[in-house]
Amino acid sequence: MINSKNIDMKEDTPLNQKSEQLKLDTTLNENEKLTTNQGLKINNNQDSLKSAERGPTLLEDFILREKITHFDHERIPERVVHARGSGAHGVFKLNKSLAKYTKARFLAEEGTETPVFVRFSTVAGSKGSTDMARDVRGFAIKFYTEEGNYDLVGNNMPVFFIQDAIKFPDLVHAVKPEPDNEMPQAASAHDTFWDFISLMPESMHMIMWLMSDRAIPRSFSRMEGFGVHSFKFINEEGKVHFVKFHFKPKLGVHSVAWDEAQRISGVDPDFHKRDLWESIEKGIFPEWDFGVQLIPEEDEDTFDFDLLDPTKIVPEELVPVELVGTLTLNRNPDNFFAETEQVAFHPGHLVPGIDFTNDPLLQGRLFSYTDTQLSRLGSPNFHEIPINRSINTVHNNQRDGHMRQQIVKGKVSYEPNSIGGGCPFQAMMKEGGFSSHEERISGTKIRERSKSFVDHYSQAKLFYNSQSTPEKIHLQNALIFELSKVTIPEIRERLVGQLVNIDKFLAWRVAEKIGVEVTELDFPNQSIPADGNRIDLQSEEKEPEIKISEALSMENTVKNTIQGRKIGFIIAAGVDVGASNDLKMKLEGKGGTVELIAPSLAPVRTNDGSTLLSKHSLTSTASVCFDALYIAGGEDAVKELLIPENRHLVLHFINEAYKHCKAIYFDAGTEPLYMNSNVGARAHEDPAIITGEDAEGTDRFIQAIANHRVWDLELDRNA
Ligand code: HDE
Repeated sequence: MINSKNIDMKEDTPLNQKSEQLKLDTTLNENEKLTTNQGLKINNNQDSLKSAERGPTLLEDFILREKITHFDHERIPERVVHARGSGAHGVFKLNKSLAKYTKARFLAEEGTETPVFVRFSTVAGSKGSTDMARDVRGFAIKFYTEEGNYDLVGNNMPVFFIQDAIKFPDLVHAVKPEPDNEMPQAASAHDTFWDFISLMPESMHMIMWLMSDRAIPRSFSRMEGFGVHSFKFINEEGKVHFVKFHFKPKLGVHSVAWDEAQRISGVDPDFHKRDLWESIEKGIFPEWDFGVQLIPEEDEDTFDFDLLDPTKIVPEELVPVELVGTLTLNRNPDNFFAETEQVAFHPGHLVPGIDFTNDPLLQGRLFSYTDTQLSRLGSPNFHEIPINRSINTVHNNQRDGHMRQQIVKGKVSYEPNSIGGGCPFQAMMKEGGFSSHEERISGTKIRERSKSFVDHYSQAKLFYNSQSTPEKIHLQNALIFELSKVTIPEIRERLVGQLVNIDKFLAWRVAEKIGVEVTELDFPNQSIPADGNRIDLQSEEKEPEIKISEALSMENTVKNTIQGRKIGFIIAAGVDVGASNDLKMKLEGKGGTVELIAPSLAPVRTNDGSTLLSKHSLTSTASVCFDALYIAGGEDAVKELLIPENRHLVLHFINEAYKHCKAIYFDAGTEPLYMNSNVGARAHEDPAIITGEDAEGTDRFIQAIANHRVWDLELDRNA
């Protein structure tokens, strides 16, 4: 507990053991006097101590020195990957016992609630980069269980680029800004990344995910989470199951368009952070179903792929995902640095009943995460930072180190000891003592890739073939965008050579746009240099075990809710306030958020003489910040929107939303607006365009927003 006024956190904070613990370290400066870090009250915070009114500052000014010294050291190194992140507190509730499979106590009893802290992140960009980069998203969860912290440090994609940890620094060096000129920021569209990828066939499955719209999510609350590796569950009897972890968003899996993502990066680089923050503040708590795929140990070898290979999924058609819990995020952090920045995850933070597998990527991670905290947080005592503390107390003989907080009484810091009565004691397994799962290992020490890992394209094919037509087009266009930025023709050629092994049409379509000769496409595996050292990376020709997996397409996702959707209402003087209020109430009643956009921020006079205050002006925001638009009616309002000063702005708003396949509702009397926009006469053929004449307008609008986008009409809308 630090020496300042401790407070209750936000009044509506759901209390749990972790938030109670954090409360002890949380302060509020309200009605307090300013002090130094030593608690001395400060009388003048405006002037430094000088030798005369116009004289030099005195070294003895300890108040100035303390303030500036602290400021000088306010920054810590950002995470070497996943630097940009957003966090939230929440709760994990178990709905169905997993006691049959694991002895982990937080997974045993139905109804058990475990406090969590979750951090989402992009991977490549710096801390100050944009949320909307084309990138993998980190999905890291710290479960504060009664048996200690359990960290599930996953991503929003279920596979990874590489099979072995030894390639991770290469991958990250390739994707990060190039070392000579530190460009580009938060982007993979550049030579070094694609050079590396073109030489790494094992990456191709992940590349399919990265080039899909999964890499540009609409929000954190609308993306899946995956543990990626296979882990092990061990039950009381010692029986083992392999387990894959899944988080499925209640709001469905939805993404934005690439053109939109690029615009958002300029208009609101904090788009995802803001969405998460605002949703929680409004009480629209992001939620996921937690699911597991369970595979008995004895079935390990029944698949066409290796369960230890992190470039493979276990298709849900082969092993269904059993939904057993709910993850809910319900409280924003009080302080970004103290919580979101200082939280330290580690896949090696385990509880009894969960263990690792020999996945060679996971094995390397087990070293990396503690190691990195030492340079990032500066001390092996990072576990004492409030956000990292377990809710059960820590007792061991570890001592000292930078910034040590715990004051351990007594003489003894070794074991065995008699002076301390032998304490702290080892815990027996039945008392909750962790014991690594016993596994028989015998073999030859070897620096090689397992032959069972040598299939790099079959699941890339499965992913690509499972996409809907619009998703396939987006994926093709993403590859064209990315590879068009590659300046070295040989890299583009090699990459096209990789794509041939996934889908010839995809390869052809990309090749055609990036200046690669199409005739070369008939040579599968041509991209592997004839270099003996790399022969082990050559892929086998293999067809996927199943041809299509519905779970891989976002087309089949949840489309029944407008919870957390943001709808922009374009209004102007003379607006028909009755109709617009009516719609607003209905949308908000379903969990949507309505924000008013007017030609300026001046109060808007309505048709009944009242006034409305808009949150945005036509120039201060953009259609890309909204899921849908409503163009409010009112004869004078329409006239006002069509005066030269406003006309191009409002038409741009409409055209852009239309281009990005969003729902647009044109109220009665707004025909001149849609007829002058790209919507035009097609308004009446498009299911996501609603006009005032439509009797079922509101219901159709709500359904169109819930459907997210009419991607199928993208070509028509952009014609
Ligand atoms: Fe990480 N990763 N990683 N990673 N990772 C880090 O740890 C690393 C990998 C993931 O919000 C670092 O504390 C290695 C896979 C997330 O704080 C670092 C390898 C997956 C986060 C590190 C991997 C992840 C990290 C940087 C290959 C998905 C952000 C800062 C062997 C299953 C956690 C830090 C947060 C962060 C190393 C591969 C997910 C350097 C060596 C696979 C979500 O330790």
